[in-house]
Amino acid sequence: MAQGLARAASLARTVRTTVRNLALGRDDVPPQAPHAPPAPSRAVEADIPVDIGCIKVFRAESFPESGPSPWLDQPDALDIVARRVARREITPRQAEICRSWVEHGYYVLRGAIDPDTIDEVWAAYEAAIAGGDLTLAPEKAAPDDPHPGRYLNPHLKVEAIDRLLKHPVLMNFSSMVLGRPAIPFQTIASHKGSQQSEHSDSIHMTTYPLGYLAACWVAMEDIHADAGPLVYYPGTHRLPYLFSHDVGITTDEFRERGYGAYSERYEPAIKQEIREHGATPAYFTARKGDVLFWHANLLHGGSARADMQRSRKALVHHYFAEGCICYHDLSATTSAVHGPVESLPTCGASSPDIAVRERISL
Ligand SMILES: O=C(O)CCC(=O)C(=O)O
Ligand SMILES: [Fe+2]
Repeated sequence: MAQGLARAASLARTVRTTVRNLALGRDDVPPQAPHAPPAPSRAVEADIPVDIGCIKVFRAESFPESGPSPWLDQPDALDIVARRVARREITPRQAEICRSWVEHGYYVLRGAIDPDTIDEVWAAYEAAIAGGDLTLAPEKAAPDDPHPGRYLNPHLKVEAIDRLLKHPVLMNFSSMVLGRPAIPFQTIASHKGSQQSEHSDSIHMTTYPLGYLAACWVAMEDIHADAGPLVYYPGTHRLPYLFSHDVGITTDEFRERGYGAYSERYEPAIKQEIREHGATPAYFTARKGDVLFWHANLLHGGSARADMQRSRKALVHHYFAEGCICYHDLSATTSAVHGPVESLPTCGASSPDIAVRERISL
């Protein structure tokens, strides 16, 4: 009994500290003590703790609506920014970036990565392709398209790309806007414009609680307006999140039809949202080394390539925040950040302090 109370008091302290640190957006939260619960019970930081081992179907509708939201998504975010700058916890420049993030859901950091680093990373990528370590599909967008297709997660094969993914400027920026340490997760390399339809990354990389994903797009060369630059819609991060369930894509349908169902129902729904809200597109016509960061729910895609001959070399990086449950809503699978499925705790085993809510076990 006494032990139970002590454990409850200790949990309450942890939750209070975590919530305070989250609200402050601190990135100097001390690492977990060795006797802390194992990694799988990470969602203990959510306002409504969820036992990861009890979730049967990793889809947005399986989770309760719960905060805390990332600090810059909170209703009083601008006040928090003002307080933090007054206390000198963030610089006036960081405060300006944060205010812009609150309002627009993106930020362009010009010249974030020096051109020599960019050239070195791209050369390493090309060398890996030439050496046969990576094979790119042609993915021709037209008969006269000379450029190869995209490559998912090249950082797993090319060390220089892995170093760029972990570049302090990118990691610190992402940690600052997320309000907790960023965990590098996914990379995509491209020689050309993707012409990918508009979407929110949150359907591809979802977190519980919501919003703990940040992405950045690194221009690996100067990007011309005719090359099909990244298109994004400032302010759309504040629209409601849209998941598979909301557009009627069941797990079974995704298993059977894959992205066919996604293009038939999710993509038109996003286009309609953009129209209905009169969202205005912006295009990332960048200089080599410029970086565009965006919010978990900012709508974006690849614009049309006016000139097929023009390349559009880029590396896109996605970061999750530490302490969240991360999953792929379309296929209802946990993210690789949690390790293999077999390593997830069984229901009730991840932490005896976490109540299992009826409505989350489908
Ligand atoms: O590079 C593009 O055109 C789109 C990339 C994208 O949407 C992403 O990586 O999240
Ligand atoms: Fe995306």
